Amino acid sequence: MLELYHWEPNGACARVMITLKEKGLDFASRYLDLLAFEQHAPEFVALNESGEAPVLVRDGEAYNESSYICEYLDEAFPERPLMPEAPYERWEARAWQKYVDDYLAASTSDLAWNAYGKAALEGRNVGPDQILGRAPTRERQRVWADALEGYDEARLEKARNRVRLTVEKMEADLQDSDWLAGKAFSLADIAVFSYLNYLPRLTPELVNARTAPRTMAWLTRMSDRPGVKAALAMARTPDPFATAAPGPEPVRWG
Ligand SMILES: N[C@@H](CCC(=O)N[C@@H](CS)C(=O)NCC(=O)O)C(=O)O
Repeated sequence: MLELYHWEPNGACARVMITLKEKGLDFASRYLDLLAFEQHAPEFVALNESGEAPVLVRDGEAYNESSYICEYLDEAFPERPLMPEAPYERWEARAWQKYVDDYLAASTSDLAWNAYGKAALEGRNVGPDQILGRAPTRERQRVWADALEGYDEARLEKARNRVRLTVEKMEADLQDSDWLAGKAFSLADIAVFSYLNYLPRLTPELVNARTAPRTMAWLTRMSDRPGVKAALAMARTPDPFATAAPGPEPVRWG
């Protein structure tokens, strides 16, 4: 039996939700309202000590980190494989996943929190002391403290610059293939989509049909996939890409 602790189908949660749907795997949904701080409840922290979603539970064993949950699912359930077979293409898929983990996730999360997250938290009747007092690790306390304070322009500009680099990288990779790693849809596409789908609205000057035609066509191809549609249909908010929680702390910026 598979259980998934998740929030809205965006960011890291979307990665695992799409992977499960694309592989046709049944799972019990355990919805966490991240803006009600259900991820800081002791029962959830017992599953993931950093208090971050998503977490997969299989037969009592808890798995965190979306990249590795997706790879685990692909290995444990080999039908409908989502990793390429050829070693070079497997490397490409992993390199994209690392790029998302190290750069795109943090940059997009910063832009999305700045645009939507703070506003979504208003009216929730939860104060900074309560949030910071319950965040389970020093890293998550720092991430939440920065998010509550709001990001300065230099940080947002770094995030936009990362979007610019991502679009250049995508336009190059999509030159002779419809998908990012090799010729077939893979975990690389799922990883990138789960963040990139925010960007036509957050950075329309960078992600649009004129400056990023292949990226926009790829976004349409992704959105048309039944697995992606099924995952996005699990949203409880009207638009999962118009809300956000803080994501991973930025690493190796600049
Ligand atoms: N490295 C983690 C990042 C997970 C992550 O960024 N989770 C966000 C939601 S997308 C979260 O739980 N934020 C709320 C919090 O940290 O309190 C992964 O990819 O699994």
